[in-house]
Amino acid sequence: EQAVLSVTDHAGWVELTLNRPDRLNAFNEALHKALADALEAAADDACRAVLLTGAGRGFCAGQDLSDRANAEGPLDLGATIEAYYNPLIRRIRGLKKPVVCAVNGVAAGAGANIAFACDIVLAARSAKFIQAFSKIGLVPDSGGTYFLPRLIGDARARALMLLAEPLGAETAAEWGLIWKVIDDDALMDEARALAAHLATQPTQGLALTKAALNASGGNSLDDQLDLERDLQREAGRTPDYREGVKAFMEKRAPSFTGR
Ligand code: T3D
Repeated sequence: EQAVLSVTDHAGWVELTLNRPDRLNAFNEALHKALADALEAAADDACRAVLLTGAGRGFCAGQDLSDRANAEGPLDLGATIEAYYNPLIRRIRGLKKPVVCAVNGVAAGAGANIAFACDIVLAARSAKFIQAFSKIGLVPDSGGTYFLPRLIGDARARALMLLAEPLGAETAAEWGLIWKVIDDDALMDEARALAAHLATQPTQGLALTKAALNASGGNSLDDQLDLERDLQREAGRTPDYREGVKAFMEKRAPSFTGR
């Protein structure tokens, strides 16, 4: 049987492909567990970047609704959020290395918000993002109500979530919801080149940068200035910082080790 998640090791980085293409890579428990395991494994220092993408024509259609349709009696959806979606978002944000997302096709429901939790999001020109939740009577989850207002403002976030209208990749990029739109047939080459590049960069410095940005949403300017001071202190003690400065002074390319 095909694995629900394909894990491909590259030199210093890992590519994770959601692999339930006939359901547009919707999440069932097996996929949640496989992705959680793969992200745990990616915490190893040998891995310096992660690329997340989907197999087939979709990126991810969120929760697999066929798992929900046959349920007898009321479901406790809070339990799945607690057990799977929230830990997934915390894992992506907390991973001490960049997570690149290549949105190869439609990203709906939790599938869209998982993409927005990643550090750098590239999308195929044909991709669409849909806050599909309201169509079935649910609330946006996986951090959507946190990320979207911050990325695109309340008015756009609110309408997208209340109307569940699809948003094309180009508009998503114009609005600042994602980093870049790439032609469909070039997406994976670009995304892999980006992940491979990030895997050669000062990983600890990038992790500390990620920590600063993660905290910025809830901090006052004073708190954020203090945090920057603390994180800079840590960055300044890394061998990669020494190497970066040395290479600059010697007018040569740096050779970072991720330490
Ligand atoms: O339950 C909890 O634990 C709470 C957590 C909730 C998190 C959530 O993500 S809730 C939101 C769930 N997702 C959705 O509501 C999206 C449902 N899907 C769609 O609206 C559409 O499929 C898309 C807009 C994403 C794509 O449309 P289209 O026309 O390109 O494709 P399609 O024909 O609808 O889908 C292709 C196949 O994938 C189809 O199967 P078939 O007919 O070929 O056998 C379709 O049923 C299947 N599929 C798509 N999304 C899901 C799915 N099957 C199960 N679950 C899905 N989410």
